[in-house]
Amino acid sequence: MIKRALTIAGADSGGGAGIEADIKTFTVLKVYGMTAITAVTAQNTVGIMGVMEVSPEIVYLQIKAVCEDIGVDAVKTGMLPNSEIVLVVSEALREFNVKNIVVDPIIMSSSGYPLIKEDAIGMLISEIFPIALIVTPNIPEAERLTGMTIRSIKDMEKAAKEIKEAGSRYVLIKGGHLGNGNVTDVLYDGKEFYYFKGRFFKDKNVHGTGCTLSAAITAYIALGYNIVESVEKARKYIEGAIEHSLQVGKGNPSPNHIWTLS
Ligand code: PXL
Repeated sequence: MIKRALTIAGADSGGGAGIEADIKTFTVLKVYGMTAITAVTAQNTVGIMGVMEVSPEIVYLQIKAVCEDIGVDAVKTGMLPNSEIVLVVSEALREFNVKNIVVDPIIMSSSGYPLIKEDAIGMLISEIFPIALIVTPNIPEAERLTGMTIRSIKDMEKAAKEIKEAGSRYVLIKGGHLGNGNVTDVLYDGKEFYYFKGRFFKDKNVHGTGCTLSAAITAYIALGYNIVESVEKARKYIEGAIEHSLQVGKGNPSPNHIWTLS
């Protein structure tokens, strides 16, 4: 039977990030995609014009609806805009015994727009991280989560150790923001570090890469790959999506989610 992946995230009308990135990624990677939408953003490649947060009840009911009927092999969380939504997502994932939880701790859009309320960040750490299989912060997110300044691989290791304390099985810190010619992402399982090296495209400020990577990790986990394989394969997928990125609007390029098809 086809594997099933759920994304609990915000919608990006521009199609580069959020729910749209997730569904495209799930589809291209041959996984059946489902959504629980937490917020609707009016957005294009230039920036965000407005955000409507979905009611916590409807967020809860979307998760309940798909879990009770269809079932979920892996799930990712993206934009969780406020503490009420963080709480119901945590409750629903526990109530429906959802496994293979990938947490992308979205804090700000690449254009600098806050996507989670300040008072919900602590709750994300205390309620969602403990049930996560893997948490996938980029450098600014890891800095916000730990209060550290991250300038090197050693700093990334230190931050990964601290974030791991919140209780997730794995932490993946994405090194793109340190990028100078190549990127190193650091995965930590509580004992060992794994280093993933890739190309850095320095002139391409592609929007939605974090969402796309975490969606791809979720898809590969749903397909039955282990974490190290899933991260490795997802990084190959996002690297191609950045290399072949699309200048669809007047602002930042969007990932080419369907690059594998051409
Ligand atoms: O890339 C982070 C992100 C996640 N989710 C939504 C977004 C963005 C960035 O703009 O709009 C809905």
